[in-house]
Amino acid sequence: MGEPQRDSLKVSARKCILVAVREPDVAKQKEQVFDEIKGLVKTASSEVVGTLMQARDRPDPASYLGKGKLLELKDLISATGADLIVFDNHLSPSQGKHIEEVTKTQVVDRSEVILDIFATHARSYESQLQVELAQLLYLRPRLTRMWTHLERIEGGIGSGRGPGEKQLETDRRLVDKRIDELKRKLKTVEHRRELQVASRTDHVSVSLVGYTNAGKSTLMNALTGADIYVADQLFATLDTRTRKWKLPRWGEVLLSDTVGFIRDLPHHLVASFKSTLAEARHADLLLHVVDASHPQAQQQIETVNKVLEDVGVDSSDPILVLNKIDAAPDRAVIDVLRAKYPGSITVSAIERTHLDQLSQAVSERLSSGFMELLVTTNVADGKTHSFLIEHAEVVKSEYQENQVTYEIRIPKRFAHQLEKAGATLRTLDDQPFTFVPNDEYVLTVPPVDPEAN
Ligand SMILES: Nc1nc2c(ncn2[C@@H]2O[C@H](COP(=O)(O)OP(=O)(O)OP(=O)(O)O)[C@@H](O)[C@H]2O)c(=O)[nH]1
Ligand SMILES: [Mg+2]
Repeated sequence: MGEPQRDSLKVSARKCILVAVREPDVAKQKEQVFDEIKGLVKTASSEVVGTLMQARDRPDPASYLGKGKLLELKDLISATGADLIVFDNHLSPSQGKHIEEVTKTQVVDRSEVILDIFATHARSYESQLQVELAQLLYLRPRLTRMWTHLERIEGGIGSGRGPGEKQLETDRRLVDKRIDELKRKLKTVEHRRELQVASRTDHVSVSLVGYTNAGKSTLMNALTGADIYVADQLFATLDTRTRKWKLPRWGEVLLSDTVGFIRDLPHHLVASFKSTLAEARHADLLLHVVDASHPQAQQQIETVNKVLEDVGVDSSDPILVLNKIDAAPDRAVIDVLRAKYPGSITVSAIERTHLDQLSQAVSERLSSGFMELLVTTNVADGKTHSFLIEHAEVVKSEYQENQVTYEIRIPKRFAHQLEKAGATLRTLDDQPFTFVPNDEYVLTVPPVDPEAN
């Protein structure tokens, strides 16, 4: 697959009217309501020529907007010369069709704008497959009104060839066939990737996650000297990048930059990006990067936690990184966030301030996840030996007759499994070691020697 073609996208070089329906109390902050969708439209290289908001508890089932508002929208289109209506809501296929008929203007909703941006930014084979699949799943129930897409499907996606088959049944068959094919290809790629990520047990791994535009890639560049694309646009990064990060007084860890999240991410996309988040799923520690200067920082934190949960990433204990403190309107904003999220670290990735504190916090957290033990087992106990090779760092080994004693450093979560497998565990000062039933450890973990690495 080549580069997705811009002219095959809907939201590019268009004059847009933004429409949002909000519950009455939210609708009061009119300017803020449109901020994010404006950012999306701008990222998609289109222009905003007008906005229209309706305060309603519930959208109209047939036309989404009320009748009066729909006519107002029509007038606004003639007054501004707009050629695209962008809804910052999710429209059903029939609602979209109805609004197009009344206004004689093309309509897209929030999901479609996001899908369009993803299609333009997808670089790797994997993310291109994922985006195309998400687009087709979105398109399928809307086939009757999206004739423009059909040419792409018949001639091969993105090729722009072919006259376009206009019979709905044939269209559906073509789409279904392509969907099956994409799913098959993705399965292979994803399987390979999961294996690859899961096999990286020789390194401790840390993943950057967070809302789109929070500064994840900037932070990654600042910490590792990488040269990842950074831009004041949404979804600049779609592909996970992994680099070595030399943590002072700890050693090397693998740091991964991941795709950013957004409120109301189209659910097809959430599903297809599961594998892109394989790094985050297998990470020993997550750094949740937040744009602390953003007025909606708290909602963004909640959105990110929700998406992480949806894609099966354990987000119970990340380090929260409050970024862009240089851009915060005043210190009080940061203080409020710090009080709300104790243990968070404030930084400016762009000015590279407080990165030491961040490294320190990461080192401490990673150390507390490890323990040092003496493990004694039979030399013939192949199971324990291979488990140790895979999951622990063996510092020393001593043989006595048919017994071997290893001094190891191992993540706590694996230590428990060793005991279950029947090996004898002792502390470094040779005291018996057992886990208490509720998984708390009987002994406090000795501090890790910072020079050990
Ligand atoms: N003022 C300020 N701007 C920052 C800081 N960190 C990043 N930015 C800016 O924020 C914008 C987004 O930065 P990125 O690093 O691309 O953000 P991201 O989280 O990787 O975004 P996506 O890949 O789109 O999800 C860019 O314009 C950066 O220059 C910071 O500490 N202070
Ligand atoms: Mg990025």
